[in-house]
Amino acid sequence: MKLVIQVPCLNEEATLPLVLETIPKKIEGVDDIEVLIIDDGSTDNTMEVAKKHGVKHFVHHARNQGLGRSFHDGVMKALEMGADIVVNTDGDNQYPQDRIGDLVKPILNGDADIVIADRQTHKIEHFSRFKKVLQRWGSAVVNKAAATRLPDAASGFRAYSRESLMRLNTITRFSYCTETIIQAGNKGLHIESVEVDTNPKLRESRLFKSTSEHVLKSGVTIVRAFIMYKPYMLFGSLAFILFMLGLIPFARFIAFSLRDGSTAGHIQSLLVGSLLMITAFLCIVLNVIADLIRINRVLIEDNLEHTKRQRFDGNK
Ligand SMILES: Nc1nc2c(ncn2[C@@H]2O[C@H](COP(=O)(O)OP(=O)(O)O)[C@@H](O)[C@H]2O)c(=O)[nH]1
Ligand SMILES: [Mg+2]
Repeated sequence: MKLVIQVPCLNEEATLPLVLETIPKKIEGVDDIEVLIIDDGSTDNTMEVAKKHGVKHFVHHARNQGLGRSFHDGVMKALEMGADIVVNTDGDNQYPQDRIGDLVKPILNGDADIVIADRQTHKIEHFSRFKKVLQRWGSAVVNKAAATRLPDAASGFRAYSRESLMRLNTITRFSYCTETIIQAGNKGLHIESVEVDTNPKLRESRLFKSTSEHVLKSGVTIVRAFIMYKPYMLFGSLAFILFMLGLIPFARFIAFSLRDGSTAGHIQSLLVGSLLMITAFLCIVLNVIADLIRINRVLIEDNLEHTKRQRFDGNK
């Protein structure tokens, strides 16, 4: 049983030693633990620091490619290395590496495909009240899209089984965290949650400059996920609401025409009603198109899974 612990790094020379020193050397049920550093165009000494701490496996981007791409490339490398389980932890020592054993346990026992550390955000002191509320709402929407019940959807401290990685395909450069949950949920993978306490904050987030940026980008990811996996929930509801709204001016037109015995002066209602109905119809068309594209994606993903197995299963 081989465990690969991957650490995406963008200029983490200051905190990486702390992370590497706290990664467990032995975990029950695991024969081999390897560390993989994904250096995403760091301009500091991240690589040298990692090598000095005995790291032997690297993915290196000459230029910054973003966390999503780094996660993707790290996973490909880990599968190539023959990983049975991949754990992701951050280079800023936000997560307690000594809990990696608890994270991989449900996978070792065959009880889960993915395990996500619940940071218990309500307890984190440096999170503002606003950020905590957003955190809760964000997780609620992700759970709705994924049909899961996870307390902390944005946590990056996770363990993935080899099998789940064969099936997951992340496409967004940004915010792969929510994307993986929604995909995994929709593919029927079993996700578990393990409570952890986070370490004190050592620096500001580099992924988001402000809370509003975080909300906006997460919002886009979630809307896109709904369009990709549950188009009827978005377009279907919109079509229904617009259709119902469109009925009102039509009813008004008929009622007034009957009362006055003439349609004169009420044509505007017809116009507004028609506009709403046409928009409702367009939503239905979009729903049909999104659904056809979804079917196509299922086939492409089947193909991708097959390719990944062919490419990596020889390494086992
Ligand atoms: N590969 C890559 N990693 C990044 C990038 N930005 C941040 N990271 C890493 O992603 C992890 C989380 O970033 P962090 O700034 O702590 O964001 P937080 O999750 O909001 O705390 C850290 O290990 C960073 O080194 C990036 O552009 N590319
Ligand atoms: Mg952090």
